[in-house]
Amino acid sequence: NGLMIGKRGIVMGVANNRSIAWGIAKALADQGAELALTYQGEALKKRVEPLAEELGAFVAGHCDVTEEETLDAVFATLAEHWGSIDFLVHAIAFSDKDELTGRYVETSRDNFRKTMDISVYSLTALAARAEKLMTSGGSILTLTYYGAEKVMPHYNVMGVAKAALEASVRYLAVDLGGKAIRVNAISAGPIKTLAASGIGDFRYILKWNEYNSPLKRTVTIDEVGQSALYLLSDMSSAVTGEVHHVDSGYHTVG
Ligand code: 0WD
Repeated sequence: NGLMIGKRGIVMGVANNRSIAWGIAKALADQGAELALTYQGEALKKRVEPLAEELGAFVAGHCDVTEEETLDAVFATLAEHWGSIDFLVHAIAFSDKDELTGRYVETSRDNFRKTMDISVYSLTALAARAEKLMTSGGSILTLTYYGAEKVMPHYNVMGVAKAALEASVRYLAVDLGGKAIRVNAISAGPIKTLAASGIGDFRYILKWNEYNSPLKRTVTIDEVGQSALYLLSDMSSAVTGEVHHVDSGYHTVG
């Protein structure tokens, strides 16, 4: 215990207690990290506030990654509150659920843009701001999925977005490496969350992973949290630009 003592950082993407970001926040707090959480809109504020309190985290305010001014406001709050940060967790994605079913070829231009903006560009927008506050180096982590590497049923435009996200991780790792800021991704196996419930036939995907992964089971948000701890702590001080699979080994057989 105490791997994260003296480290401060922000976790973005907690929607409720099933969110992957919540699993990561819990693991970080358990190891002594000081945390800031954000919420997207008033509806989620009511859910995030009590969760933040549970971890002794402070709420850095509303952040919608499509609104630049809310990003600036959150980072101004962090600068004022702490002066510097050591880590950032990006667990944010969105696509119109009507296009997370059926054929990728039918993706609309509007939803393609929106999916890429919220699920891909946001990491870059956040990394640029985090760089200024990571004055003693740092670690940035995002969440991706195997649909970036192989075609997964119904994942469609989100798979294309995750491929771009994984490429962003590599470019950001190079840009920020000189400042001892590391950038990595966890490719998580399927987990039943709010975002996942928008994906067509998600129960089938869970079962498929359970039957076919080497460990013959799915993964939990707490297990993603434990792996995140490694990537966000000094345990992984020489690891950057990496996509680390936390998927019961599914990627070795799928
Ligand atoms: O099986 C899964 N659940 C997997 C999820 C497997 C592998 C990867 N992931 C990824 C997701 O693609 C996402 O990047 O993990 C990340 C976290 O997703 P989650 O924990 O599965 O889902 P959820 O609890 O719904 O959190 C995602 C949150 C949003 O929730 P809702 O469901 O309300 O859209 O992302 C946030 C929001 O809180 N979010 C935004 N935050 C700021 N600005 C925005 C936005 N515009 N849009 C969504």
